[in-house]
Amino acid sequence: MATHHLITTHRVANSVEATPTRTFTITNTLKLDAKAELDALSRGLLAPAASIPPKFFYDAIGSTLYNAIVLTPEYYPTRTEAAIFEMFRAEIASFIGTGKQIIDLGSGDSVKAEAWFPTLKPSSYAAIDISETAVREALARLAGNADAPTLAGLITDFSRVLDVTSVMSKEPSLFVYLGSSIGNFLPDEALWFLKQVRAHCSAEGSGLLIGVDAKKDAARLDAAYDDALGVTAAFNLNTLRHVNQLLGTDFDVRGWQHRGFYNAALGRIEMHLEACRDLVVRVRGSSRKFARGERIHTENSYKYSPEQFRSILVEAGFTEPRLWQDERKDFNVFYAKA
Ligand code: AVJ
Repeated sequence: MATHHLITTHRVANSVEATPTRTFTITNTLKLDAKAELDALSRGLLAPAASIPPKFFYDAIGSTLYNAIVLTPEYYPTRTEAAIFEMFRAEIASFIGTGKQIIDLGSGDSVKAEAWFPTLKPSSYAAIDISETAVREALARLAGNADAPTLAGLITDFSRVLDVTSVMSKEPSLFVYLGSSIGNFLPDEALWFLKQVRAHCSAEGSGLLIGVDAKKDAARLDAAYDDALGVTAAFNLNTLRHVNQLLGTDFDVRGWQHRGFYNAALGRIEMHLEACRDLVVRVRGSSRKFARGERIHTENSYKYSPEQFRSILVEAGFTEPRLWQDERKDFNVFYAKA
């Protein structure tokens, strides 16, 4: 069982006596194994249309598999976003300004945010993610750099309520939400989430830098979420292992297969786990039958046109949204002022 409300301070040993010691604190308020979370998870599994929320992808194996997904040739979003940043970094930075606190929502390995440090010269950096191992490793790496900003970590689930005030200072904030993670929300939820981000922007000069995947032809989207190596399949199937661990279910991972495809009518990727044969799974006291071909919905990943997303930003209370895209217009990067 995980330890909750755990606050740990790490002191990274000095290799050279003259180097200042970088310390950081990681606060963990994640309660994925709390009663309410497990109740919701089992209700999702027992529902006629079964589902598991995407946050259950990200245990230690899942976060590592996600880092492998972004290396596959088919999965274009991460490298396209990085290319947009490389191409327009100075121009984007001129709209953001220097010396802000960076609040990195879904920070993962923090590699994307770190690339901004030399240009934006943040006063502090807060890594916020559901995966404690990811944040621990990321901050340990960043702490090795003597020029690193003040560092903090927060392990939390912001999929329903965003509260990151505990890692914020009074400085103007740059919220970053990269890699099109916003796509996991339904459009209405995305609007609500962005309103919550906006409400956190109390200091004058705050803003949001966000990466949003664009609509494009179905074949490329299908391939990006069903890669030839099967990394995305492993990432999706790993959820069953993770749920077995959390809930004590007895999913046989070999009885399931990955489905990932673009639903053009809804403008979203859907990921599902599909039963390879008739199956029975023990879910706490009850048993849940799955007929061959029946699916568990594990993820939506919405794709937005620039116009669609611009109006969501404005409706959430942000102003002057600026857009940058790659040449093929595969991916959108917005900066908007609070
Ligand atoms: C982390 C939500 C941005 O939706 O593209 C990657 C997750 N799922 N491959 C995405 C994911 C399958 C990813 N996000």
